[in-house]
Amino acid sequence: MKPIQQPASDARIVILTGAGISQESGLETFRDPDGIWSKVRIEDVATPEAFAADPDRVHAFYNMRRKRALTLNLEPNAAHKALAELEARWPGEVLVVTQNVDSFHERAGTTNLIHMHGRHAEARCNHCSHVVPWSGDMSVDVVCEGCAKPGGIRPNVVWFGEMPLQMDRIQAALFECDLFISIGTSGNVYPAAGFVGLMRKMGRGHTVELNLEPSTGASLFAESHYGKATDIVPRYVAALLNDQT
Ligand code: BJW
Repeated sequence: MKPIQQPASDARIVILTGAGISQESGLETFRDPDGIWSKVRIEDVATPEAFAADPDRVHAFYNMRRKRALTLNLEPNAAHKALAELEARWPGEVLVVTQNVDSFHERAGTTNLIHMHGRHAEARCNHCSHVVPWSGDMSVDVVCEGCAKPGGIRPNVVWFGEMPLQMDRIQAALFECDLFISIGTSGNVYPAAGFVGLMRKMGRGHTVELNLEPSTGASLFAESHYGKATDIVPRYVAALLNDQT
């Protein structure tokens, strides 16, 4: 790995993660050649309109992915664990903002975490917004325990055209952060894809991309390291932490 630019020891760090960080744990990414969007159309499964038109189809897609994520004994990898170690040992605040709906970050030990695109392991009611943990299949027959109405239960994930979660908290953290690190995301989906541009516009804070290959917004980052997440993330974190000890 090239030398890294060392931030101040009390730097506030925001880390954005995407599907690439979970790829080596056994989950597909979205836009790689064999990714999820090469097999199904976004308009058929990942918009509120798709759910309104054909909820059974959308439920089948998410039931299949939830089952895969929750039952195949998939484990957090060295990159997830390195970020948890960074949070535990870094003197300043570390916030992980993940676009991923899997649970690898929390299972690896990260606690200061925002799931901006929701979580596979939760259901939400379209009628009353009640959110509950969910591990099995969902269907249109499920009755919401919050409002007692059927037909509204859906995966608690953010589809295209919907507002990502906790945006106020994310923006506040970006405004104050000294180091922004983007890991395993192609930079195609907004608002996450715009975070690095926001950092640049504010003219403060160092920006780093850690990815398999240059993302769509690669030229906006001040520093970049390319390779597999399980290789470059632990090495980058070790470089950050070694100067602390
Ligand atoms: C590795 C690796 C390894 C591989 N190691 N690396 C026109 C212009 C601008 C915006 C819009 C527009 N038209 C519409 C919009 C808005 C729209 C949008 O961005 N569309 C674009 C496609 C243009 N966005 C929205 O609708 C969002 N909402 C919104 O904008 O609300 C309004 C708003 C306004 C103002 C402020 C705030 C909000 C909602 C987006 C919802 C996205 N939902 C999904 C599905 C979630 C549920 C599910 O899982 O099914 O989220 S789509 C999918 O993409 C998923 C991901 O989180 C997201 C990002 O994908 P990600 O993580 O980047 O994965 P990939 O596959 O793209 O990339 C993987 C990367 O890893 C690659 O670079 C690989 O090289 C790398 N990699 N293996 C390291 N081993």
